[in-house]
Amino acid sequence: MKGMSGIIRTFQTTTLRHQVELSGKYWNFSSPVGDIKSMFVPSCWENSPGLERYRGTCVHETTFKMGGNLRFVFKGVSFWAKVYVDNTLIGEHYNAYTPFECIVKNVLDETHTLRVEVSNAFSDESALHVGNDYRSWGGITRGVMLEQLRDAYIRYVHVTPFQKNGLWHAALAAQVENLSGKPMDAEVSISLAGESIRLGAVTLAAGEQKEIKGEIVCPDAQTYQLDAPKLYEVRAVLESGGTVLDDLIDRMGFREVTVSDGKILFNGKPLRIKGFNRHETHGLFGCAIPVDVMAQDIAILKDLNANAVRTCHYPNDELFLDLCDEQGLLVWEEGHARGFTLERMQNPHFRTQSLDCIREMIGAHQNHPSIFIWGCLNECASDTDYGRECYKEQLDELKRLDPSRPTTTASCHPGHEIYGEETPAPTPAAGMHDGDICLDLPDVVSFNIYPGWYVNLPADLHMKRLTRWVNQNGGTGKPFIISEIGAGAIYGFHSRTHDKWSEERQDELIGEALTAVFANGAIQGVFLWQFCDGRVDEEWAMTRPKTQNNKGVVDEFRRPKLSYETVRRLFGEIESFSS
Ligand code: ADA
Repeated sequence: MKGMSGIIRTFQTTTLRHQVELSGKYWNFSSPVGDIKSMFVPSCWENSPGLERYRGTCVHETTFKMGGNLRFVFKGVSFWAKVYVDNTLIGEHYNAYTPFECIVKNVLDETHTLRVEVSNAFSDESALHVGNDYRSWGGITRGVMLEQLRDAYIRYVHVTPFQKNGLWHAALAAQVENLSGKPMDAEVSISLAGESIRLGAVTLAAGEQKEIKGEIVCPDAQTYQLDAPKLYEVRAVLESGGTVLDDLIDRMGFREVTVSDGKILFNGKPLRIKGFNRHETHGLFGCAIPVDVMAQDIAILKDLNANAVRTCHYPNDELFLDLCDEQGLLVWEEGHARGFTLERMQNPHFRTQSLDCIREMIGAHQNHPSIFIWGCLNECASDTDYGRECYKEQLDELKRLDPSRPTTTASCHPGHEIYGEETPAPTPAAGMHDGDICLDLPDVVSFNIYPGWYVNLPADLHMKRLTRWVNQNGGTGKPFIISEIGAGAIYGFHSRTHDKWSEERQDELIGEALTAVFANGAIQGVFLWQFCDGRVDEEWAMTRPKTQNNKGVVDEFRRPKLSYETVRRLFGEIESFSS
C-alpha cells in the first residue's frame, strides 16, 4: 500500500513510498524459557507466562515480500536489538526509547525473513538501562514499518516556526541520501500552510547524505494554541532530473516558546504548568501501550485539568506525541537517565549512550509543537565536578540541536541548609559539593521534592527555602518548576488515621503540595509524581510495595484514587496562562 497510516503515526507520512506495517500482528518467537512460540508486535514479553521476570535474549521473526531499496523503521526495541534479513546482520541499536532505521539496498523481490534478536539483559555495557524505579521491559515494544525507497530518499524534514514582522515563518532543513551507485543531482521542494518553495539543489556522490536548508514565509498560518491546536502538514518532495523520487510528510504547529524574566512564554504569554509525570507503563501492556489506551490516558489527564505531561525519564513513543499535538497537551520530553550516582555516570558508555539518545530524540521529535521543553539527566550527580561536565555536555547538545526550545533538568540536590539549621552539613567527598552546582546551565531550573513523604517539612516551607536557595546558587532570574512532587498510596487501602500508603495520606499531601505551589509566585508550575502506578525493576522492590511505584493518582489500570478529585479541583482553579 502506498502511504498508509496505522499504528506508527496518526497520519499518513508519504504518498510515494510503498509502505507495509510489520507490527500489528504476531511474529514467531523463541526464548530460552517458557513455551511461547509467537508474540504480538508490539508488546512486552513480560506479559506472557514463563517470561514475567525474564532478563536475557529472545528472538522475534517474521517474513515479508518486497524488493529494491528497503528501509526498516523500528520505533522502539527494548533494549538491545540486532536486526537480520535472511541471516545477514543489517543493524544494531541500544536503547528502548529511541527509534532507528536500517537500510538494505537492491533486495530481490521475493519473500524474506526478518529476524530481530532482542535483549533486556543488564550489564556493564548498558549505562542507561539499569535496575531502576521503573521497569526496563523486553521485546519489540513499539511499531515497525517497512518502506520501499527509490534511488534517493528524504531522511527528515525539520521545521522550526518563528515570528518575524508579525508573520509566521519557518526555518527548514531536509536531509537527503543517494542510495544509488552513481552521483546524482537532487532537488528538494517543500510545501507548508498553502505555500511552496524550492529548497535547493545538491549533487550527491553515490551513497552520500546532505542537508539542505531554507526558509519559508507562511502569511496565512494560524497560531497553534493549547485550546485550538492547529496542525499543518509539511511535505518535502525530492526530484532528480525531472523525476520525482520521494516524498515525506510530517506535521508541525506555528508557535514559539521563549524564556524571559523568570517566566516561560508560550506565544508570548506566561505559562502556568499543571502537569503530570507519566511513565510508559500499564498493568496489562507493560510499556507497549496501545494507541487507544494512550488516547484514554490523555483524556484522563485532560479530565484532571492538566495542561502538561513529562515523559519521565526517556523519549516516548511518537504516537503519544502525535496525540499530545492533536490535543494541545504540552510535553516536557527528556533524554534517558534517572538517578545516576557519580559512579554510574562514570560508566565508560554513559556519555556516548546518553548523547546518542538525545540526538535520536531530537532528530525524530523536533517537529512536535506540543514539546515545549527538552530535559535530560533526571536526579543525577549534579553536585559533583564530573557530573557538571556531563550536564554541560548534554544541555549544550540539546541547545545545539534545537535552539528554539528551552532546556531543563530535574535536580534533587539542594544544599543541606534547606532542611533546617539543625541538619548538619554532610562531609563532602572529593569533587562533591553541598548541593547542585549546575543551575546556571539550563534555561529553566527544576527540582523534585517530596515534602511530607521523604522529607519531614511542610510543603510551603520546603518550597520557600528551596526557591531562596536556588536564587543564591545559580538560578536567579530563571523560571523555576517543581518537576516532581507526590506521595504513595496503595489503591484501595484506606485509613481513618491517614497512615502511610493510604489513599487518604496521599490525598492530603498532594492537596498541600498543589496549594503551596500555586501560592508561591516564584514557581511557574508543577509536574505531579505521578500519573499512574507502574512496575519497577526487582532491584527496587524493597521500598516499593507490590513491586510498583505507587505514587500514581490512578493505579496501573487507571482506576482513580482519592487524590484524583483533589487534583482535578485544584488544577481546575488555575488558568494555563498568568496575565
Ligand atoms: C525521584 C525520581 C522518580 C521516582 C521518585 C520516587 O524523584 O525522579 O523517578 O523514583 O523519586 O517515587 O521516589
